[in-house]
Amino acid sequence: MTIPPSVTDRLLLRSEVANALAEGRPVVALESTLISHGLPYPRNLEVASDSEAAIRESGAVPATVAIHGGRLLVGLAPEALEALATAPTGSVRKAARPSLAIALADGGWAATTVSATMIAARAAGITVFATGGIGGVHRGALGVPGSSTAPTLDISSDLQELGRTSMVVVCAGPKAILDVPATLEYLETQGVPVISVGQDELPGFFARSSGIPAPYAAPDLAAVAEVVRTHLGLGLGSGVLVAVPVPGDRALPDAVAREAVARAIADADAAGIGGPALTPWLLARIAEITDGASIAANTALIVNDARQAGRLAVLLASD
Ligand code: PSU
Ligand code: MN
Repeated sequence: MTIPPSVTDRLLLRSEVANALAEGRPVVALESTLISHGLPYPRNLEVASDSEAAIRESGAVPATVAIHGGRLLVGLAPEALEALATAPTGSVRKAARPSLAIALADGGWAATTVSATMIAARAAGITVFATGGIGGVHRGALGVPGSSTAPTLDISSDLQELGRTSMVVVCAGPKAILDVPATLEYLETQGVPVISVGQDELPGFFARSSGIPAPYAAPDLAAVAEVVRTHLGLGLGSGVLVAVPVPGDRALPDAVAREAVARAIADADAAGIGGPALTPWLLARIAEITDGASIAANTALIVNDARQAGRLAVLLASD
């Protein structure tokens, strides 16, 4: 038995993506866990196709990443996107760095999280990637203040991946279900610049503000491109995180978001939910609590991130 020496041997690039990369044209990677685990059908399929369309409108080529037949697919045909979006709940694995081999060995459909998507995109030669919100340090990961509850140490592999994979990830902030200050500290330790676009505060995922100042604020995408070009040019090995706020007309009011997140976390604790199931469970519970308003915000922010990532990829390719 020969063990493939690198991720590259497992890649299967859609021809449109391979051609764009060969010609140095802008490409934006998209992840697929938000399709299979983050949003219900049919919103998941709508958001996946709308994100691809937004990237095309920006002048770049979309490359949604997923796993099937033991391959990392980079760029999905519409039928593949639909298969992933309509697969019965529980039939699609969630593949992150630690579960990548398990998903590839299984042979079936698996969706890639931010960490696994970064691995595939980087190996394919893509430097720009759009998602909704990155995973991070879960609340309670470091223990609960004033309680004897043991720390869960639930820290997303997305954070270490950002520290070791040289590319730019565009999101709407760390997901609001997380311990956001601890997530920022972790990213700092990992050597990841975090840039908020157009506002001083770090975007709050469902809400425009997080109540936390961003480590660095850039006025516009041209300024972001300059920092990204410089950071990647230094060859430090880490990525860059860019955060753009959710569009105002679909954002959840700060107080509504805060209250829904607190209730969902209490419910998850009571139900004993943990591990990779926690993030999808919380997102679904918040959708119930907000009567679908969180889904409207989540879909709007994902498509907006894709559009901004497309524009950034065009700026980065234009010199
Ligand atoms: N953005 C969304 N919805 C999601 C995700 C991102 O708007 O569901 C996914 C991403 O794939 C991210 C994952 O990597 O959630 C984080 O999962 P965990 O906390 O288990 O690492
Ligand atoms: Mn986790």
